[in-house]
Amino acid sequence: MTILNVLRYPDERLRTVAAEVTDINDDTRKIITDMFATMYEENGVGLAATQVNIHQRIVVIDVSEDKENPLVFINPVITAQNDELMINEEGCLSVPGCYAKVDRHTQVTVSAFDQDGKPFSLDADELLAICVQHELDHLKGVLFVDYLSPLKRQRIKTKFEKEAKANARVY
Ligand code: GNR
Ligand code: NI
Repeated sequence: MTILNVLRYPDERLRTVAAEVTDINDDTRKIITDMFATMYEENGVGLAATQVNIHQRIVVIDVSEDKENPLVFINPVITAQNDELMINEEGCLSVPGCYAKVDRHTQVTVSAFDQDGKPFSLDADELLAICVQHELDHLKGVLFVDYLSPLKRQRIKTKFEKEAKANARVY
């Protein structure tokens, strides 16, 4: 098991559009194991492969209290969504310490493959629905800060650029 490095905003690699997984094999399962280890280590409820610089359509999610419901989504697609929106405070492991309100569909149906290549479909609501939408955005190179006003986004970007520069001086 390896804890992977999580890319931080405004790293341009977070803008990469992930490729379809064409073969679900041991390499895929190793990536998934490492993604779960990384997500739990960082106390996240979800992680997209894009965030660990692996540009394949792979997402892991666990919104349970006790890390008891790990969900794997390979080549996920939202096949249905409610028109109703909910506003929720979101965070992101790639934008640490930053939280902002984002509109999301209240209910989504997602189709995907699991780690054994088995197709499944899942109806999600509440935090799971939010997380599915947030993670699928990552696979398209989209971050939650993209939904904020340009002014707010610029403020966050400047803060993270300064931090990245300060860190670069240390090493
Ligand atoms: O850990 C996470 N929490 C969270 C809270 C509200 C909305 C979305 C999320 S996802 C985030 C982990 C992450 O960055 N996944 O990409
Ligand atoms: Ni995120």
